[in-house]
Amino acid sequence: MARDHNLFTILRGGFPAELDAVAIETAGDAPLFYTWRDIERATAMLANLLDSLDLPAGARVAVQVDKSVESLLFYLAVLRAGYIYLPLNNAYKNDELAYFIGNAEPSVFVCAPKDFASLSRLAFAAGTTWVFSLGADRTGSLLERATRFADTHTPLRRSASDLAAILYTSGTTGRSKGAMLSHGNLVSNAETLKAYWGWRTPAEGGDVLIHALPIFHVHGLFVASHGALLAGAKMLWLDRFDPKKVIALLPRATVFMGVPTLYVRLLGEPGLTADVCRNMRLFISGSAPMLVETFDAFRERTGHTILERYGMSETVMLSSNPYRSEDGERRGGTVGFPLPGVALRIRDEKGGAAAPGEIGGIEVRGPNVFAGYWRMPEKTKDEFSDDGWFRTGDVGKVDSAGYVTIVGRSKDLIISGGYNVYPAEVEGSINDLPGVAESAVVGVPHPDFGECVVAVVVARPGVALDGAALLAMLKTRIANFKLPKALFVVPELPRNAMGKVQKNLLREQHAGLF
Ligand code: MCA
Ligand code: AMP
Repeated sequence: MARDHNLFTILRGGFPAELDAVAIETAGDAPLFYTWRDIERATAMLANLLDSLDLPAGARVAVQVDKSVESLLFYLAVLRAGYIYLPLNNAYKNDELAYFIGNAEPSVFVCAPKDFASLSRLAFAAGTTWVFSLGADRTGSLLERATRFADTHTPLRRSASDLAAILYTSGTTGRSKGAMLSHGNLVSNAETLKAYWGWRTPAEGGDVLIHALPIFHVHGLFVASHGALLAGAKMLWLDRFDPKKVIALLPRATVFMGVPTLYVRLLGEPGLTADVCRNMRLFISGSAPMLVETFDAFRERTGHTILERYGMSETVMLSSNPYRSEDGERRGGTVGFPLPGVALRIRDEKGGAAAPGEIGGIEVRGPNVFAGYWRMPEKTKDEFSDDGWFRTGDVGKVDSAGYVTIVGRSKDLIISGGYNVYPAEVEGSINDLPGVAESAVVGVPHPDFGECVVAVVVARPGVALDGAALLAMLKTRIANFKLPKALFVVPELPRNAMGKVQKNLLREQHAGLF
């Protein structure tokens, strides 16, 4: 019989034989302990609840809740029952959510108890049939309902091409696109990373992961959680990143994953020393470029060389610096080698093969590459070359030793603290504000967030705009990480002879702001 590709079933295959061992321990003064058996039983109850709802095959289950172990269990339950998981950043405001829900048409929506009144109305209006609530403190209707169901459940068989998740990723033009990831995409990446990063099962000494990232994007939800679950490794769980709490946990841990901002904040703590890292095996960074300065400072302080890797919502992980020294050194400023099974090529502006070391567009192919954008066949087609390679929108080069370096992006994208912000989307929101004629949004260097958002706005004739008032209005409409950290009202935008806004000039002008 063909392999069952249900990601849940495959992750469960990595659970240790000792099901009463602790799988997840929450950080804090009153830690909670979840055993592997708890994961098995709780996901069964939640999957039975989903099964009782008579959802159509391929139903989407959208979730916008605060991070909690239960929200991870619910993700696993959605996989187990064979539905499609759609995680939403909890910073998104109602206007943003209305778009995602209208576009994905989820059958089930789970939100925080405090948002139930407004978001259930929004979801029901979009045709969602079931709305549940889930609080970070385990309150809400989801768990209450699930307790009525049996704690055994047979996972639905899935083929490699069946969808497991849809992740919305913004577009350079127009609205966000839902990247459709299959069970096969996620299984192949999890298995590749397990081997490449040398995850240790309990029988091999047992890894312990500090999980401090949000679980509505690839990094925290897939790379970190899948890695630990597939290896049967314990997780020390933080509902939000706190550098002091991470440092307190480091002596008990072996693996940590973060975006560069997390490393910058850890380095800001005198408590980060080589001694607290004495049991650590691996520090991994990704989602945004890490400054060589941070890479060097971390090595000097802790004796550990951060392993930087590169990925996307559409492809999960693409490349990684080597884990084993016999495969090469970890080079700061590079994202390492294409992962086993992933093919990566650099194309010049005309679409031809770039010479070794030459800079061009990064294109990729492999079992990890997504199935396309949800209900956007034309956009999907645009992002693939005629011979089937996915165009990442990142610009880079491969050196003679095979290391990939990302030197920029052909897509107009700002990465702030590991979150992606598309200038076109923020400009659209600013242009909708009363009295605004036009705007330009750029990313400028920021010591904590790496890059941050800055807006330059032009008023309609005869209108006197107040920058602070504009920001206050914007704050109610867009997620806070997209909110400009500075906004300037100017008489006009700099344009070139073709009439195109010269964003490079704006970037230069504001480069020293922070
Ligand atoms: C919070 N703020 C931000 C950000 N986060 N502003 C810009 N960029 C951000 N990323 C705002 C807050 O709303 C607040 O504004 C002010 O900054 C200070 O908040 P603070 O308490 O410092 O924020 P925090 O709660 O500590 O969050 C910072 C953070 C967080 C921990 C760095 O942004 C984070 O968890 N980032 C990780 C994102 C991530 O997981 N990315 C992976 C994507 P105010 O004071 O006005 O309220 S997956 C991916 O990219 C690919 C596939 C890959 O390769 O992994
Ligand atoms: P997302 O849309 O959240 O999936 O973000 C994917 C983008 O993050 C990639 O296309 C890259 O531009 C960027 N990215 C991820 N990892 C790295 C890294 N290690 N260095 C530089 N950029 C990265």
